[in-house]
Amino acid sequence: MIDSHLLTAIKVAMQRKGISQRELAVLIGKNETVISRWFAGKVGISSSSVKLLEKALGEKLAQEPTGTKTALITGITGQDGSYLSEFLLEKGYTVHGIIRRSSVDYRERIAHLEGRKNFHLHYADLGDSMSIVKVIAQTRPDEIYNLAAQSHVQVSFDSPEFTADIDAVGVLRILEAVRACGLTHTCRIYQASTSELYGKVEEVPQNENTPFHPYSPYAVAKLYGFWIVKEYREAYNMFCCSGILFNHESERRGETFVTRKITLAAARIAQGRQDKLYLGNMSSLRDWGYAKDYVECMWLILQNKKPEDFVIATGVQHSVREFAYHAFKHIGLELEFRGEGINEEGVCVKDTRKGRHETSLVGKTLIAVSPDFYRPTDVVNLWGDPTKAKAKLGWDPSKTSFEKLVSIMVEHDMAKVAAEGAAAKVRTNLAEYLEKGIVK
Ligand code: F7E
Repeated sequence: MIDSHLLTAIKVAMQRKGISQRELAVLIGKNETVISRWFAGKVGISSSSVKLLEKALGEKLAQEPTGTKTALITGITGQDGSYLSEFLLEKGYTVHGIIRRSSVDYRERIAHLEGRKNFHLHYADLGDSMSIVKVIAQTRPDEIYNLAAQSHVQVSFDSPEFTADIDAVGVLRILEAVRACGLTHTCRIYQASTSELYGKVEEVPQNENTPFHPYSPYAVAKLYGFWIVKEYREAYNMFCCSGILFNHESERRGETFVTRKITLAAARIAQGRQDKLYLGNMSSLRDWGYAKDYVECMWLILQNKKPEDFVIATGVQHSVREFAYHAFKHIGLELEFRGEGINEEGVCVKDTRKGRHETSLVGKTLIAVSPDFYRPTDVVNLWGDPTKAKAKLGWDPSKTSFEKLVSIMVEHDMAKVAAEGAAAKVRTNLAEYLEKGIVK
């Protein structure tokens, strides 16, 4: 079996040393095609080759024995928390997660992990210092991933104080709790920072040296988080760093973020369950990546020799309009955008949906603009430059293309809507049978 962790370790070491595949082949006395076949996952790497590689690269590549590291994840029930948990469990970590007490179930994304030997959940809240201190004292983590946040930019205009408490002061509470528990020099901390820091952008594309200009209560709170992490790194020599992540999406994305709102609506419209999708600013530009790829980078940031901040992005930019176009196209509904601003519409010009459909949607307006989804100040030009992460962490930003990301999300939502439709039908039939006394 090919060991993907070993391959990652080799790639990281090669990047650090600036060694190409060809040079590595010479160094270990093998043909370059052998190395290409390793990297393509076609053949395994023998232990004798691992030894040769370790000698040539000057560092230990073998995996740590399983179960030696403990991670604590805040925001474990979210999109990123769930993917990161899977990633770390696969690496042999013991994973602890912080969840908030609630009478409604919001653990859908991690339900499949509950009950696993090395997976543990604790009640705590970023707004409650004592609860954080208790969990950190109890779990004594080697790594903390602070992913918890009020993460919706538009919501931050309605709840600015709550956003500041969790997204700004919450970060401080974690840092102080680590110090209070005597883990200042042993616990590494990853802070989920954001491209929203660039806000009203002063440079395109944005890298680690681009000036910040936060443009929402969310971004201002996150800016505090970024700076307090840097401050504790410098003041107390802590290994704490920020990943400045650009938008990252997936089939697990919350349904009010624009990408998921679009893929779900496209699926519902295609299956006759919704007439129209209302959006805000369709000209807004984003650098969208796949969340599953981005959690690997969070981990790589904490495995780096030095604590440093990194931009994580794909380096490719698209508009909201383009995302919608591709999502609908994937289902067989081709859109043409007509009009401008608040009067813009996405009209169906071709309907090649597979399966039986009563009426064609050609000529119908499937997307319209609503002022409800405009923000008091909107960030409209995000485009990340992942050069540093590529060079220093050996991270590959092009693993999942934009088109692939759209297709993963749309296909997931087509299946979800179809399943919901089937369940609704069963329920409807059951109600009818009960009414008619067919089932008792
Ligand atoms: O908006 C525009 C909207 O809400 C993207 C969070 O994870 O990424 C996310 O923040 C763009 C904006 O994400 C609608 O005005 C148009 O320009 O999907 P979004 P976001 O605000 O970029 C960053 C990196 C984070 O850190 C955040 O936590 O799309 N847009 N029409 C719309 N947005 C929404 N939500 N809904 C619309 O109908």
